[in-house]
Amino acid sequence: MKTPTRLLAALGLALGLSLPALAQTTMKISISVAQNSHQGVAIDTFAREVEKRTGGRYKVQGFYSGSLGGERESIEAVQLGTQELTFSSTGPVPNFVPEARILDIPFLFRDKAHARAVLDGAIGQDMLKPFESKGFKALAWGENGVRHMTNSKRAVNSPDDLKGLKMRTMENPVHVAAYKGFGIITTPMAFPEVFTALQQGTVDGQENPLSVIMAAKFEQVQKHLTLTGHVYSPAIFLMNKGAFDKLSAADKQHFLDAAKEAVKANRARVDEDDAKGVAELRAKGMQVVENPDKSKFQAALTPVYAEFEKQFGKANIDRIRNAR
Ligand code: EAX
Repeated sequence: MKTPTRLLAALGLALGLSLPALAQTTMKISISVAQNSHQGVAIDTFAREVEKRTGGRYKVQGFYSGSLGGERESIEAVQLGTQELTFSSTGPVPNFVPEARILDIPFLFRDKAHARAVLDGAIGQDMLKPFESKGFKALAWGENGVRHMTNSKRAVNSPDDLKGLKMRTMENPVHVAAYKGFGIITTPMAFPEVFTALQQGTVDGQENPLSVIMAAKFEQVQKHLTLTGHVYSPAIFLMNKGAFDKLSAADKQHFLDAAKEAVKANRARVDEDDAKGVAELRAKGMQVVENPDKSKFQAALTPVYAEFEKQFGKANIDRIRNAR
């Protein structure tokens, strides 16, 4: 009876091994930009790490280029639970979690290193908490990048050149207020509509990090780029709170660790894009103003800044500005 025993044992082993496969859960995650981008790298790394760390019990399926909707719609879907996860810029986030607005203030951060230190430090980690009462588990801050201006009309050398330009903005109240301060005619719009709007001339310009400009091929519909670096654009890994709460304690940690790994890959790609972006976009025909006088752009926002200080509290803004 040796053989049947062995067979049974083998069968049992086979069944045992297939059990986790049966218990596999697939979750959805989305981005509004193309897969070949700093955001694609983020969610693909996240998916790989989740699968690896949970021994394949959890799979994360990526949806790219706004195929599940723009960022606002995706965040809404995560809040409702019709989709488990999204990786989004903070563009539409203030409409869900107003506490996050302060991060979208122009010229708040000196550079990416400053922003990353704040987001990874006590201030940033505290700011993940208010998401919980709104139906989200915010797994980690990621990065969209430092935003620059593009348009089809003229070279922008100083803030005066922005006056009267019709520009698409994110659906973000802080950005809209600030860009009005530049004299821009602001047109908030979801990202998946931007390429066509630029192509058809519904708007003259838009502003985004080099990573996004390249991933979206905006050089095909925009002649001028100015490295205004007017605002740092954070991104965030959001998960439906119910879906997160259902995970075991160990799996919760796996998801958090996966997000951390993903953010590393995401930031590395942003750095890579920033390093090669200007040369690449020039080669594709864009005219680039590389070193505009940033202090002039900053000065143009003085009245708006007074308004922000009232709204957010000067001490709160300074706490971020002066963080080392
Ligand atoms: O998250 O809407 C935007 O301009 C964002 O920067 C873009 O979708 C990437």
